[in-house]
Amino acid sequence: MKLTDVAFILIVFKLSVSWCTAANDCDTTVTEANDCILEDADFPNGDFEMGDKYWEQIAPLGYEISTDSAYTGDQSMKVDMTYPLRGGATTTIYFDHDNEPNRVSLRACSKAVDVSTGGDSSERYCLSCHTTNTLGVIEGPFLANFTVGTHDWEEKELSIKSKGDHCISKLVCECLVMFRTGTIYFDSITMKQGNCKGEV
Ligand SMILES: [Ca+2]
Repeated sequence: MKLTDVAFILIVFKLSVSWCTAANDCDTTVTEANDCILEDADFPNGDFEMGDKYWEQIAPLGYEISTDSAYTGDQSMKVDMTYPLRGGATTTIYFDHDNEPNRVSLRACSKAVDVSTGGDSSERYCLSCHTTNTLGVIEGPFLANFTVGTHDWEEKELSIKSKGDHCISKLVCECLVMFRTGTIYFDSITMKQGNCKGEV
């Protein structure tokens, strides 16, 4: 092997090491919440004041729009879990192509009446979402669990970040109850988003 060949290999190796280091630094930055500024984003009808517009039923028990109790405004989304099956509501957010985030924060408020407390890990009473990144890869589900039993309105936050340096093009949000019984209200679902790529 010629000396010039060795030099070329060393240069390529050096470039590879530099690239990996830069990528790792970028990933580390993305995981630092304080380095990422999230701004308020539109979440259509997250307060259910427009009834069920933009929302779909999660079969088989679904949901109803209720005026029994509300955290904001006059209405909320009520899930009456007569049977320990699956219920709630789902909506899908599509991000503008020129404004795709790689971090999203979702918040939701929920109130519970006699929600069963079984210990099966498949039971759910949560804000749930999964995302699709710009390569078409689905990530999640990401879950923020609410307290079971009986309680007044409580707020939970779901922090979502896309793996690597990819942005999020689509987010499916679910107010989900599964394999539990009781009465549950969801209200005031809000979203923030940010793009942390390149931040130091
Ligand atoms: Ca409301």
